[in-house]
Amino acid sequence: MVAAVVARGEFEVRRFESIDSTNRYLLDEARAGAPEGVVAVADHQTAGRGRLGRVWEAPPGSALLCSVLLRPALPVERLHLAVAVVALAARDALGGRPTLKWPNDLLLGDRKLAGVLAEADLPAVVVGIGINLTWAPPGAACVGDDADREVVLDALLSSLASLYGQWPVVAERYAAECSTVGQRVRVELGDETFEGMATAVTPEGHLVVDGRTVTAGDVVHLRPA
Ligand code: BT5
Repeated sequence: MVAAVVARGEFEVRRFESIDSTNRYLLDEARAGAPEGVVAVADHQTAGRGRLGRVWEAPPGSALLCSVLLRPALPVERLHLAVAVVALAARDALGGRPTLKWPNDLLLGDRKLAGVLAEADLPAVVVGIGINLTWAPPGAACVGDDADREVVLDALLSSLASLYGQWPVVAERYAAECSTVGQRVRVELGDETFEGMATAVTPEGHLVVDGRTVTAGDVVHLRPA
């Protein structure tokens, strides 16, 4: 059940005390014809999800857990820009403190602060983000005890509204601000793992490692040998 609906600029924010997954909810809404700009925010998720069937954990009230329904009119090969625009908006909302790790993380130092998950049922794309505010699992980071979820949400939506649809700007900013570029990385694909130097992010938002373009996969930043 939706707890409250508030219009915030171009977004309609639907709030939940508890839900299985804000991404799941918006994908269902998208299939039922909901328009672009619906946002779901939850205090708690009982089945918060990451990529590839992984679990996203956050105790009630400890995180910003939200998803936004987009209909971005991007060709499939540029869909990563939908992840990039939300990651950039989150970075802006946090005063530029976190760095962007390809493909979908925000880091503080070398610890994960937030993760972005895009799920498409084209032409709809639901992009969710979990930002650790006052709690983080072992080895991860959180913003800190004074983090105010409403302030972060407002700032995120306002940055998103100004960047959304400006795809060349999004691509350029993401490439310039992605901290994976310039690092030695291990790339983990479904059936193959390799190491190399990440040298660029393409205008589609893909990572170039030793001249090879990686469109999806997990990346580990390696320390200099
Ligand atoms: C992600 O997946 O990082 C995407 C996470 C997206 C979560 C949001 S919350 C709102 C919306 N609704 C949802 O159901 N999901 C989205 P991935 O790159 O696959 O990373 C998942 C991995 O991160 C897990 O396997 C854990 O190792 C780790 N992890 C889980 N919870 C974490 C947390 N709170 N902080 C840092 N790492 C976490």
